[in-house]
Amino acid sequence: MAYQITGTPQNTEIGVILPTYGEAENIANLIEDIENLGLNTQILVIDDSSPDGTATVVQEKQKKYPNLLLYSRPKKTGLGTAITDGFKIYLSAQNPPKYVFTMDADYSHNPQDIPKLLAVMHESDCAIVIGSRYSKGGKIQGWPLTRKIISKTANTIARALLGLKLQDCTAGFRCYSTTFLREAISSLHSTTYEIQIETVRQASLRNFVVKETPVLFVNRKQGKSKLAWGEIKSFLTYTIRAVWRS
Ligand SMILES: Nc1nc2c(ncn2[C@@H]2O[C@H](COP(=O)(O)OP(=O)(O)O)[C@@H](O)[C@H]2O)c(=O)[nH]1
Ligand SMILES: [Mg+2]
Repeated sequence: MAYQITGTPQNTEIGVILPTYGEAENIANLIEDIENLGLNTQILVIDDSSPDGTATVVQEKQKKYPNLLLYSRPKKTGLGTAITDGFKIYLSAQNPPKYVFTMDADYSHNPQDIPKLLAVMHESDCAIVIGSRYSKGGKIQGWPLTRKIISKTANTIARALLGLKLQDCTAGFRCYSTTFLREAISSLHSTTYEIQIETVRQASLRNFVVKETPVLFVNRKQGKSKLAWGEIKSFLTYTIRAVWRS
């Protein structure tokens, strides 16, 4: 992968990956909110040439935050590859961050919860901390019933078939330790949403600890969900193949 990244890399404790496809209405405020947390962070937006001009909004923000990184890919290539490209970019940095966050760029994941996930990571030094919608105290707000059923079913299938002892193994709000990512990166091949279970499965196969902390997930108010039949098919194919191989 030849990275075409703009922005000035900086030595920070935390990297935040924001995958975007059609998030022009959300991304500017989200960048501001993360910057205003006052943590030692560097944001990396992975945009797939969003037709709504998300990248242009990010470029505008780069004038204010020169260490804001933007990786522009030529076309929509999937959430899974966006996240793994983000991991690879941070891992290949001269001074990689100690922790890498992933979160949706649509405000479903509240940036104010970043310190909460980080506190669990600092306390337990594990591989992944998941912002969990299904742990006690966690909640989903604003999803229609069909979407709730899809999510619960996917989570139940993944937990049962892959033997994952987590309440929420499909959530995308996470804090990863770079130590784990370095070990697992060559085993991550997901193209879409199955990246969430591939990462926890790789942690579990390597006997890394994964923790959860409850969060409130709020359905997006701006833009549209990119979850489509293709993403569901990739998720099911990954799960069945993983069971078959084990
Ligand atoms: N770069 C990139 N980002 C994506 C792609 N698909 C989804 N995303 C982003 O991934 C995040 C989650 O997607 P979203 O549509 O909110 O999924 P949902 O929350 O499951 O309905 C959002 O920030 C999207 O913009 C993709 O193919 N490429
Ligand atoms: Mg979303």
